[in-house]
Amino acid sequence: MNTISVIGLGYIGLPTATVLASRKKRVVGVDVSREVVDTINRGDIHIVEPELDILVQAAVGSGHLRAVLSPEPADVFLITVPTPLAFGHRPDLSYVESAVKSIASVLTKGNLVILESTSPVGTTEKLAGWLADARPDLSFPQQRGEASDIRIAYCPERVLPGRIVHEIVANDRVIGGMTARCSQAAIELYKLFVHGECIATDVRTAEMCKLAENSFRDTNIAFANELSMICDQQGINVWELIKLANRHPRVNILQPGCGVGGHCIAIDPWFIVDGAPDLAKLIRTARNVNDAKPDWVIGKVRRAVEDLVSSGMDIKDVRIACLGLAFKPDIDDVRESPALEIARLLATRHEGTIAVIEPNLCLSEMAAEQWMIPMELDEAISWANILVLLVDHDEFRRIKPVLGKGQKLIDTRGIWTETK
Ligand code: SAJ
Repeated sequence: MNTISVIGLGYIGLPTATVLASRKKRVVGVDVSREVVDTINRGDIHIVEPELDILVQAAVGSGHLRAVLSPEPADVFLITVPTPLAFGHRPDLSYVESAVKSIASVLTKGNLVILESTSPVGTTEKLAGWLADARPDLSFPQQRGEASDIRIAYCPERVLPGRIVHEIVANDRVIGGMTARCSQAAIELYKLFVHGECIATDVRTAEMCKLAENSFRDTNIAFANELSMICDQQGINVWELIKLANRHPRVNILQPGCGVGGHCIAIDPWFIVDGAPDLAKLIRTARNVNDAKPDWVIGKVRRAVEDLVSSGMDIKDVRIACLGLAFKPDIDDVRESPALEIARLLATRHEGTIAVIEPNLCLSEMAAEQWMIPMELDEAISWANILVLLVDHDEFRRIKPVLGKGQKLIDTRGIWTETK
């Protein structure tokens, strides 16, 4: 296992390639984007993730990591490409398929192929089928079992954005080999850098394990979000309620918010729904509850605007400040961000001015979107008639603003709301 090829140099592929390079392996990263390849070969990074820049610089500088546009022969191929949602919440496996087809011509006897991308159950078997079709001269586990020329495994990534460099080493890994020998070979690879336990299982269990983890979280967040809407209607402070309920030794309710964002939790449960549409009732409902939360927040803002208008203000003079745009606290990632969606929709619907405050993004980047009027936190607090707190960033947590007469607060994270 001296040469390792990582296909797809995004949020998972680049950190994985880098950590393998730091273990003195020869790592060839492959990406279809010339810009990504050039950036990495300069020792820079194209994503934002704490500590990763220094590691990439060192890995490229030492000659252990290099990026290329198309696959070269290697001992191990790790596939870490996106698996987005297509129309109708269906999994889009086109990136996996083209990554698999791109390595087929350079595969040689003894190679290990690992899929890390979050995938619907059955994808690794499909992958094996695509490779077998492309390379009839080689044998694969589905035909020859333990005696196959190529070993194939599924091993999902489980790292938390913002903590990837730490978690990629520390977390346990679930390793689903197509045969016991495939699992063993994959474990050998992960043992090069994983300090957590590497646990072997079959491919379908490993695929479902990743989907189940994120669906578990989504379902639990949906419970908190549903509770927050019920409590709002019934005049109960949901944050206080959750604190009290969580004093029960077997209750641990998560935190409500303005919706569920990011590129994992808002997507992966649909893969389970797609595979078992008649059975996955709770998982589908949880997705719908979380997806509906931004609209509920917008409804609250609309009612606050109406209150101000009925007390004599001209609607064009109603100033709204949206605090936070990222999909979760203390990161600059706005992918699938409900906070960004809310701010954008308010900006198109509201006749007055909308300002945005996002301490983790630079103002010039924010101004790239025409509707955005960036503002500093202090200024926004005194400027706005309605403050909509969307993300519980540290900068917001650290203060407790005293609102002026007539100023309204919609606190979707419960950090500025008084509790008893
Ligand atoms: N959220 C809430 N309330 C909570 C917790 C989270 O509203 O109590 C929201 C966040 O604000 C955010 C969304 O959920 O919008 C997702 O954030 P997250 O921190 O729960 O998860 P991700 O998407 O950053 O990372 C998840 C992780 N999965 C689990 O915790 C089960 C991570 O370990 C996975 O590796 C990652 O998905 C992935 O790549 O699949």
